[in-house]
Amino acid sequence: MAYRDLREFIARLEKNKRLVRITAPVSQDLEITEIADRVMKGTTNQNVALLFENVREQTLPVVIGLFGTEERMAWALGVDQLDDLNTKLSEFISMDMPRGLLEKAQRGLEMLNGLRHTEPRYVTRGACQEIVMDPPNLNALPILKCWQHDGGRYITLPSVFSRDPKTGKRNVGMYRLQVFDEQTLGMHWQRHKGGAEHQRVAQDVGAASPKIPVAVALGGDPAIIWAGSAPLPPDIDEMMLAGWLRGKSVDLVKCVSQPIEVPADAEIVIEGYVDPREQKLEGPFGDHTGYYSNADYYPVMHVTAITHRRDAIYPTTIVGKPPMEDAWMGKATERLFLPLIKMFQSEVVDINMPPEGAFHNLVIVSIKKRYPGQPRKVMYGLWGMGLMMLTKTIVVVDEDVNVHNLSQVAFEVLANYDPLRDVQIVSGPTDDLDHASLEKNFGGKLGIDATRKTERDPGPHQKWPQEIEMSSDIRALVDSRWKEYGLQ
Ligand SMILES: Cc1cc2nc3c(=O)[nH]c(=O)nc-3n(C[C@H](O)[C@H](O)[C@H](O)COP(=O)(O)O)c2cc1C
Ligand SMILES: [Mn+2]
Repeated sequence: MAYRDLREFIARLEKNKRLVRITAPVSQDLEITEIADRVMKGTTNQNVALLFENVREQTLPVVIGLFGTEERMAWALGVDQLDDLNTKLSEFISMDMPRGLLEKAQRGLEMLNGLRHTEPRYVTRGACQEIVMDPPNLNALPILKCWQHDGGRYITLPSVFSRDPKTGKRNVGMYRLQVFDEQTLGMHWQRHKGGAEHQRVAQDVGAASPKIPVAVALGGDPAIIWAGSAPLPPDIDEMMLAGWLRGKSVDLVKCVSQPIEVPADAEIVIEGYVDPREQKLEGPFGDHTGYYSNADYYPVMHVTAITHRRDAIYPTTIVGKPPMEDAWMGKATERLFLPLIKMFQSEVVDINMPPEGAFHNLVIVSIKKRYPGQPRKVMYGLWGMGLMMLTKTIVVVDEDVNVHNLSQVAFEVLANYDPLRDVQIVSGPTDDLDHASLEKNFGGKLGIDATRKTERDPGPHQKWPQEIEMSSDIRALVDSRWKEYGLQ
């Protein structure tokens, strides 16, 4: 399902009572954070998206919490529940090929149909350019100051568009931007990310001016917004993913001041360039780790134009101590990418990256164990897959363990592991935001093999006992007699 733009999604949320309009005047500095945080943490009766219509000293309204529940995240990507993404992608890559010829032909047609829509379509006019702000002024946007010790105001839900200076391939990433002044932003693309790679290429090419054009789109079909957060392999266009998810090409329009394209139906577009030779202290920022990320040097984006719709809505989010709405954005990624992980690690049954682990701190994976050393093989495999390289802890459990049930996982791990035999400590790249790692971007990683040990497992272990389980005939008997016992 394709939403034409953000407001079509907002209308759906509102119609289904998943969005509340707030007319009371509020401040963009901290007040919206406190309201949204309470709603996202579930401490209020309603977990809904919030549309603040009256932001003090601002003209544009603010929407927050678009992806704040599993349901809203699923609706945003055109499915009813996030697990449908898993099914959708496995069907698409046809891991279980159909048997019959007719079935195959039909699948082939469906796939082609699905692919046809993935290429973006270039259009000449876009609603996002109805107004060209003159002169461009970031302070005219209701950008939030999220937490009190933040270094400033931050754009938190952007789609940052850039192109590889050598190949011209597009990348879209969700990277926060700090407002330095009316026309400059801090560009927080971390070193492992697509935008940072474009910057490095620009420096390597050695052109007289290595500046790279960048555009920041805010809004558009929520599938477009989310796609920027998806950890796609380099050189795979996030706009293709968005097109595939929505079953319709993304319309892109040329920027007014930079040679780069943006979603035509976005709400707001900030155009500019990054000069790879320039860096500025960015941060601190109350981050999704639950801590302030330390101030550090990041590139600077110089704004050359701001365009927007006549009645633009400014979309944003807050991150902080989990759970926040980005937990659901991460869940969508986890569900969608599971079939890809399974393609390369066929023993993988399921994966959970719980919000408590802030994406990269904990991955729980269940596997079908068939040979000695397989849990270790899965750990190394995951540590070698794209951004999974940043994972600090990997816990491997048997196929029948429900990885989404943290209580069951804790039980299995604690019951089944011996620290001398089952713990693997390695080192490798760590997330920019990992304040605990030995040094920035490098540190230790822990793998725990919590599978039950059989005679095929290497290393010493005792005779593995049976887990307690009642026989099915007695369970059925008690089920059928339950009412007789007089228990609820
Ligand atoms: C709300 C939110 C904020 C994010 N902020 C940043 C950020 O400031 N810097 C960054 O490098 N990644 C950030 N990420 C993660 C990236 O969007 C993610 O790693 C994505 O895969 C990057 O795209 P790329 O692989 O094309 O570089 C954020 C994700 C979310 C959901
Ligand atoms: Mn990318």
